[in-house]
Amino acid sequence: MKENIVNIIEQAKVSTEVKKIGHKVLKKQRITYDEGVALFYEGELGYLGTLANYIRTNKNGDYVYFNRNFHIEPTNICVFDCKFCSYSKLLRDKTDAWELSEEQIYDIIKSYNGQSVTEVHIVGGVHPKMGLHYFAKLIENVKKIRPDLHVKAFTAVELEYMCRKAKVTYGEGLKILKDHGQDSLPGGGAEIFDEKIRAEICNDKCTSSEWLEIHETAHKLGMPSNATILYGHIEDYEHRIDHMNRLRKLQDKTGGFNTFIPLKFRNKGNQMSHIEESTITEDLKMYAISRIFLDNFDHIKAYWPMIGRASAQLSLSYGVDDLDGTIDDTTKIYSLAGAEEQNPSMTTRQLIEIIKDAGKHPVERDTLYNIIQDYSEQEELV
Ligand code: V47
Ligand code: SF4
Repeated sequence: MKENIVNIIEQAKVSTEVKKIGHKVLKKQRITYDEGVALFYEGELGYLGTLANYIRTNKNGDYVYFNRNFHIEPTNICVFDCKFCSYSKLLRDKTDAWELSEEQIYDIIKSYNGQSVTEVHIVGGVHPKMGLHYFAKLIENVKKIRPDLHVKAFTAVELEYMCRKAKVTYGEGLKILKDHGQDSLPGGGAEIFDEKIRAEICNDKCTSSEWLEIHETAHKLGMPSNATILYGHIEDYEHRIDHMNRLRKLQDKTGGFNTFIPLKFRNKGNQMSHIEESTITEDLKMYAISRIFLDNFDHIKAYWPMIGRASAQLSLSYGVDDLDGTIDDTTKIYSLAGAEEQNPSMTTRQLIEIIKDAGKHPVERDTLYNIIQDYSEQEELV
């Protein structure tokens, strides 16, 4: 395989600088900020895909991971005003706002009794009346109903607000949530770390350094997390690499990130609707360069409800090794923003089929990437 790639690099119609980066990748050397930026400006898609696929195969073979999960969104009421958000409502906004009661949330958990889901993903708007102690109790009760479920909950944005309101440090707040059963953090709220761009698209929520500090604190407490980027709006390529560079530095320090999830900006029903969405080539480039740049991240995830199952399947040849989960039609965040999948739900059988169709090996994982079942040889699907 390596010899083939050396030939591809040598014969590719790309600049000497991009060829040099290709050779660095083959030698497993880390690429610099400038080289990352050069890949965006000068890298040809097929070439980037080859490099990204080489790295993903070294790290994960042909495996494509997925899990059985569902989402709970306790509310879409939010004190913040992110310009890209199609989901949030102000407290005074009675139409289209929702607020699940505790009982409704427990009923959702109970509706999965007897089903082999392994993870619940709990995130929502930042509600002024749902605080740290409310959520700690909620998680404790969720765990009483389903002790086996991994609780991945609350973005750094929600956590910053909860800790500020409860007048506790991030360490104290996270310790309380951990003691009540929270296992890990999702990657949302990162958006773009560049302070100028961040101020333009989400001026009033947690800052970049607060986001990074909360994840660092969680990692130190033994709570792993994910990381995201919101791309394809007003940012430049330099901002994307700067964002990944900050994540790479933190990962060097803590090793606490499980996966990186590039989130494509969707333009329906928000204050940035005038901005055109990125093309599929741009999306695949983003996945490939993430895979090449983030050498200390084990996994790159394509969140299929956002980009649609066809693009997600294609991304598997551009460095992606994880397709998230079955989701089960339980998230509204993207359908409201114009995502491909209006009612996102895939059965395990469908997920396995699209992975096999792409020539890869489907593997069910838990949140921490322990293998639950390898479906690569299995004819009989669940
Ligand atoms: O932070 C909001 C994004 C994120 C739009 O950790 C939008 O496993 C595109 O982070 N267009 C929250 N994106 C969701 C999230 C996530 C999703 C799935 C899995 C995991 C994980 C994390 O959604 C927000 C924001 O970046 N978002 N509006 C939009 N119009
Ligand atoms: Fe609130 Fe999150 Fe929407 Fe921002 S993205 S307005 S924090 S729900």
